Amino acid sequence: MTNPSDLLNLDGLFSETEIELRDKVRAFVDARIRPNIADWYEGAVFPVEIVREMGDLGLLGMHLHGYGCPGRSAVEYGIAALELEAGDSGLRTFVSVQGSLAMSAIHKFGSEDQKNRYLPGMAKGEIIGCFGLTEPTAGSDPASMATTATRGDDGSWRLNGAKRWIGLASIADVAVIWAATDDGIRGFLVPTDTAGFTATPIEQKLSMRASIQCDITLDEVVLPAEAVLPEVKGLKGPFSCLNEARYGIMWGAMGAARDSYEVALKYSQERLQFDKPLAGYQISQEKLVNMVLEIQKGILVAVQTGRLKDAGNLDPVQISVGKLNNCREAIAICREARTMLGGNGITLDYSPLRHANNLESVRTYEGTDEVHTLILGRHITGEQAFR
Ligand code: TGC
Repeated sequence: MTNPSDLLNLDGLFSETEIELRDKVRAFVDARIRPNIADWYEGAVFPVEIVREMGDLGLLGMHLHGYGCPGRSAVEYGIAALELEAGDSGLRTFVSVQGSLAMSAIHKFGSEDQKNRYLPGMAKGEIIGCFGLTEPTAGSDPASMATTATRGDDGSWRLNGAKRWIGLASIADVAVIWAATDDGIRGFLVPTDTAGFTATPIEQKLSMRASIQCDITLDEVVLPAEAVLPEVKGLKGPFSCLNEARYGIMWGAMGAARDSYEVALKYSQERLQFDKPLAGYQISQEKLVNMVLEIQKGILVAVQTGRLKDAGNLDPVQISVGKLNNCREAIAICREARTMLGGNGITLDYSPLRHANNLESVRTYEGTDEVHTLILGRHITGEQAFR
């Protein structure tokens, strides 16, 4: 019988190796995330002990090659992101920040020394990284960043400024910090025990509770000359890393959506109202059908984007198609799924509202819906409307 969660048999688009990886990550999510996520979410706990386990599974920097990284394909990375986010966006976010942002920055723009020093340990989960681009007054417009790095006569660097919404910063060993220099924006590797570096978790979040986001202050942080990432100058540095994270998000969002749909489907088949299952009512069926159509379309978008990426033919504008569409549809699906659970849907016994709340962050970070709309608007009209 055709799988009710995969009407078009999209699994048929995946190789045996890809399906094997999917099953492995799905089993990990079932064993380690699902039984604990309600407590982690309610208690605002990021389970640090899971980091090494993710390293052992080959989930960290998984699409990077060499330097102890797993060297999997972009599609495989996407499949893993989807399965992880079916568990919780916070756990997928960890993998994105570590692999797509911090490790990618070092892998793309670091010196051989920097790559050898950090990447093998980061792939194993022994070293945690974070990525500091956003600032209290520079979110969608990182070009307006106020953090500076000035060079001394001896070649050392002095960093001053603040970063905000930085995932993992308070537990990270190394921070990739982007700062304005006389020579344009540059990236720096800052060991987090450097004097003047402080990371403070942001509390009372209504979203992404099983995850850590921080304020960072950089107060006269002095770094040696070799702390700079030598291979890039300008915003294309951080933007190239954002491409990697945005790509993973388009897959991940569909994981949260699929999980919500499956919960709503099961609940509607079991819950009796007016003497028959909710699933037997026309409005319920319409909701479920609309959800599954958008999930199937969203996964198709992700697979096509992944195949383009693996072939080396991906234009960043194509990532905006998936990031915008899949986040927008996923949050609508999770909210609709919640409506099918009635009052029970507002507790942590069921995942859809937790997923929807998480997706408020996911649709905001790595380029808001509005930013991706304007990236696509600029592409199709030739007119930029940011400013
Ligand atoms: P624009 O003039 O368009 O471009 C400046 C330079 O960057 C290059 N570029 C890209 N390169 C690679 N990939 C991309 N996607 C690129 N987009 C732009 C561009 O070619 C140019 O290079 P060059 O050599 O000519 O200088 O820049 P703009 O300032 O006009 O861009 C406007 C806009 C809105 C598209 C851009 O600012 C943008 O994408 N804003 C959103 C920023 C964002 O996504 N921020 C989220 C950061 S996440 C974070 O800091 C926390 S990490 C998450 C966590 O820790 O949990």
